[in-house]
Amino acid sequence: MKQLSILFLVLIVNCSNSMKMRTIITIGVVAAVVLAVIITVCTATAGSSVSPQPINAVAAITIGTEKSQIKGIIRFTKESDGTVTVVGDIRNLGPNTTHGFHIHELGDVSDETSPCGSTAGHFNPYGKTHGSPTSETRHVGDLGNIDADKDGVASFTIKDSEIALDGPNSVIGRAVVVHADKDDLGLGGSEGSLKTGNAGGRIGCGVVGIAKN
Ligand SMILES: [Cu+2]
Ligand SMILES: [Zn+2]
Repeated sequence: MKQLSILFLVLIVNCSNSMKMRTIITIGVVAAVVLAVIITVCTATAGSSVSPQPINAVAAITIGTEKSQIKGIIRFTKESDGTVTVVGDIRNLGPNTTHGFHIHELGDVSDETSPCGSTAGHFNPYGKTHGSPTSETRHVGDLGNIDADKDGVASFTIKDSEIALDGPNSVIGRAVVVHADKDDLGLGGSEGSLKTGNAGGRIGCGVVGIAKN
């Protein structure tokens, strides 16, 4: 046994002088460092689950004008394919009417005389012109039109690939705005059409907030 140990030691000393052994040691050290980095990153990522990205958001349309008393709830759900599904029910609209429906830039409804007026223009982070939800050229906030039935209720489901619940296209903290008139989707042939879709006044709005996941 003693002889074996001596032979082993002699082997290690001899080998450590060789290039091959040095290479093996270097690879071992690099592998250990890489493993340590991976463990650190994984631990940090697991810790960040305390504040996950939102997958659900909600806006309550509670702010109207003196004339309009529109109310409603709009729910936003982030889908696994990256799109967002928008499901809404809005009541107290005119019977069989169509209304422009957008995300506006600000969730600021602080203007006492015109709360929806302080939400600024359509959410447009890329400086594009107004369009339809299916146009390549559109504001991120362009969600088209919603239709009310004979009872003045608009029930709708919109699947959109531009708006998001996180990142630069996130609508959280911005406003949903319902307009008095139909959005011409940028096809009206005028300057206003390419800016707002000539959808008229803002008859209702609400701020999009994070909902229970
Ligand atoms: Cu609008
Ligand atoms: Zn627009």
